[in-house]
Amino acid sequence: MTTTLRPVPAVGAVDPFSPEVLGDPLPFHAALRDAGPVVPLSRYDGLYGMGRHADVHAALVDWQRFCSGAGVGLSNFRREEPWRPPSLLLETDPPHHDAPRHVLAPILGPRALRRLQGPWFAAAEEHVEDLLADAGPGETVAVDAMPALAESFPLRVFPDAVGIPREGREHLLPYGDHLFNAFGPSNELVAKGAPHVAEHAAWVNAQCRREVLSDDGFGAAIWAAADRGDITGEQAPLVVRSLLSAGVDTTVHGLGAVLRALATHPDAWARLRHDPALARVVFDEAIRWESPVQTFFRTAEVDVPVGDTVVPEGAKILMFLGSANHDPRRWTDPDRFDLTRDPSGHVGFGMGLHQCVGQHVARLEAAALLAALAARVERIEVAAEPTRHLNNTMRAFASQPMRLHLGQAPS
Ligand code: OVM
Repeated sequence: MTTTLRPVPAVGAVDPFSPEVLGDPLPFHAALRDAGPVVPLSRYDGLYGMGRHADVHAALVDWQRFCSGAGVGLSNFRREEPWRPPSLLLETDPPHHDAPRHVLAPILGPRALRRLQGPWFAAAEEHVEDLLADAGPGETVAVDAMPALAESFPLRVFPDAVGIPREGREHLLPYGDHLFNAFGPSNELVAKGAPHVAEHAAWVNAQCRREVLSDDGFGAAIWAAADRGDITGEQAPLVVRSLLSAGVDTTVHGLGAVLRALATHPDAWARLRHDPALARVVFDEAIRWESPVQTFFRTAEVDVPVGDTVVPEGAKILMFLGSANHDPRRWTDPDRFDLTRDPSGHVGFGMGLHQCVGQHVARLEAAALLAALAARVERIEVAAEPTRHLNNTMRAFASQPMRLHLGQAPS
């Protein structure tokens, strides 16, 4: 008698969180997509991976079978103690998910953000003025775009909009870096952050109290929802915590992505300069192209057949958002940054009921910064190859040395 064993694709034995894959994920993603719609990832007990756009998209909208309540990291909250109290937005399913989401969505929605449009465009102009100092048309300014633009601009506007005090804001980026590492396995990246998490977390948690928050920010609006009874007084600080968790590092690396795209695609920069309304498409295509949030996990609520595999109840499935965003089954010439494509349908902000509630905030930050740069900078030149900052979840840059060539304002 002969038995046929399903061959485990070789890519399934690779550690997707190794420094090699984190540093250069595209070859791994291509092999994963080619191996099938869902692939066992044998480095981690009972883990599966999905890398094709159609399957990742379908799983993300299927919250009944691919749930978030057991955590969206490798750790299964039904078996292991989470490192912090679970997020009421990210790490929950309906019905618990719904009240916090319905409270937060309008606070961060396009209508509410109109109030910030003028101030943020002005802040971006000031930010770029400070950076370029007294350099004039025809001159060149050398910058590292990560600290000088991608990090400092969100840190200038976002914490004020939430309404937290100035003191201690240096905790925000390291807190986020650890949080995004902690969705992955407890590897070296997590170990490196572990000695300082408690301090960062204590500070972040303290900023979520109503007494600490200004009376006109996103934080106060969340507490006002608690006063109305839309969420409880126990939920309010955790909803504020979601802003401080998900709203900083993500936009930093989203801006890093769009600056990388524009520095390496001078034609795109020229088009944007002459039509600043393109900023939105430029940003979304950059989010697709770079996918700053690379991965999130789901947990199978029941046995789920996918292709000729059954993902067993209780299994974790790693959704490769960055891979879905580069799937040639969905995108023409996917590795190309291309302003003529329609990037909508990318899963860089996720998809379905957990899709990024802060995406309008991110787009406004990008639009403001790009408009301010476009008004002064004729050409962005890569001065040296960027360096990566490795994180278990985020595709991030540590540095991006650039030369900004100043011009006259575009006509
Ligand atoms: C949250 C949270 C944290 C990290 C990421 C995220 C991308 C949400 O605490 O709700 O969404």
